[in-house]
Amino acid sequence: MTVQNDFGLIGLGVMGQNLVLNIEGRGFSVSVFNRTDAVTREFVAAHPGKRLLGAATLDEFIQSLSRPRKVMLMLKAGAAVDALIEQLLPRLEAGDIVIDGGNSLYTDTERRDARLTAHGLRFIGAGVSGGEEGARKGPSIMPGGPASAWDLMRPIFEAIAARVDGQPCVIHIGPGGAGHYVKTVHNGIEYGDMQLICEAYAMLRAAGFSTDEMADIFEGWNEGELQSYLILITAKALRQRDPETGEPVVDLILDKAGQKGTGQWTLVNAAENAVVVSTINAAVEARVLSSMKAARLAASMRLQGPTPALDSHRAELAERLHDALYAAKIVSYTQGLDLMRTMSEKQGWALDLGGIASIWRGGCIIRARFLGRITDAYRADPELPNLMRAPFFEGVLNRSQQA
Ligand code: NBP
Repeated sequence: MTVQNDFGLIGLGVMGQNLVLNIEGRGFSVSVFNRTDAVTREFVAAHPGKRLLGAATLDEFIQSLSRPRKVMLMLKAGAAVDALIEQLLPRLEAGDIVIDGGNSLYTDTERRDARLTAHGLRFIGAGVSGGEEGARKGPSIMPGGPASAWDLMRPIFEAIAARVDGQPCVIHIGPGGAGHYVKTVHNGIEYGDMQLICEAYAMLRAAGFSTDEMADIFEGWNEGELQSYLILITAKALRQRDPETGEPVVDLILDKAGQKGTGQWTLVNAAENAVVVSTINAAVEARVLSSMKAARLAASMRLQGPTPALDSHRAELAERLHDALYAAKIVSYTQGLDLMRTMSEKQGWALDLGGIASIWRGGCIIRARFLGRITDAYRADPELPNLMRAPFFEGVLNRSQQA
C-alpha cells in the first residue's frame, strides 16, 4: 500500500527539523525532503519509530502525501523559495496547499500567492516565531492566505502552536501577505525590545553596577510588569561566567551585532506609510553602528564622548530605569501596532490587533505579561485608535513620564 502522509515539509534546517518533530509528536504523519539528501537520511535515521518518511526525490515526496496535499517550505527566504515553488508547480494538483514558513518579505508572498492561485493552488505565507525551541515545543504562528486553506491547516497549526490560558498561539491573520507582514513587524518590535534592554544595561553599567547586581535587577523586573522571555534571558546572560577566565561572558563578547533584514523591512515600510517607529529605527541604527567596530575604535582614540552624569541613588536609579523601560516599551508597541493598523486599512486586511497581541503571549521571543495587557485593551475597545490611549496604559505612562 502506498504511504499517504498528513503533511509534508521541505527544508530540514534548524526550524524545519524541529517543526517536523513537533508535528509528528502531535499525531500527524510527515514526509520530509531536503535539497541535500544526506540531511534527510540522517534526520530520519536519528528518529526511529516515528511516523516519518524521508523522500529522496520531490516526486517520491509528493506521491507520499494525502490530498489535498499540505506542503510546507522551511527555507532560507528569497530565491530558494521561488526555486522550490517552480519545482512544485508541475507536480501539485488543484486545491493543494503550499505553506511558506520562512521569514519572507510580504510583497514576495503576495507575488507567489498570485502565481500559485493562477494554477488553482492555495498559498499560505506563515510567520513562525520562537526559534529552535519554539519550533520544537510550540511556536507562535502567523498564517496569512485564503480562508479555505486556513480551515484545512487549522487543526495542524492549533495542535503544534504554543498555548496560553488553553488558547493556541495561532489565528488566521488575513489574506495574501498579511501573515508574513505581521511576522516582519513582530521582528521589528523584537529588535526594539532588545535595544531598550541594551540601553537599560548601558545605563546600569555606566552607574557602576556589577554584572551580578544587574542580573539581580533584571531578575527582579521579571517578577513584575516587565515579566518577559527577553528580560529573563538577559538576567541569565548577565549571570554567565566564562569557564576559562571566570569573567562575565557579557564582557568578553564582541560588541558587534548583525541583522537578517526584517527590522530594516519594518523601517522601510513605516517610511512608505509615514508611520513613526522611532524605537525600531533606533534599534536598527544601533546594530549598524555596532557593526562599525574598527571605525568606532579609531574614533575613540580622538573623541572623548560624554562622562555619564547618573547622580541618582543607585536603588532609585534602578527603579526609575524600570519605569522608563516600561514606558518606552509601551511607546514602541504603540508604534508597531499603529504601523499594522495603517497597513491593514490600506490593504483591506482587517487585522485583529488584539488577537495578534494574544498569539504573541506564548511561543515567540517577545512573549511577555505585557501582551496580555494589550490583548485586554483591544478586547475592551476593538476600535482603540492608539494603544497609549487605553486607560491602563494612560495610567502607566502618566506615572512614569518623569522617569
Ligand atoms: P537553516 O539555514 O537552518 O536551513 C535552511 C534550509 O534551506 C536547509 O534545509 C537548506 O538545505 C535549504 N536551502 C537553502 Br539554504 N537554499 C536552498 C535552495 N536553493 N534550494 C533548496 N533548499 C535550500 O535555516 P532555518 O534557521 O531553519 O530558517 C528557515 C527559515 O525560517 C528562514 O526563512 C528563517 O528566516 C526562518 N526563521 C528562522 C528562525 C530561527 O530562529 N532560526 C526563527 C524564525 C524563522 P540544505 O540542507 O541543502 O542546505
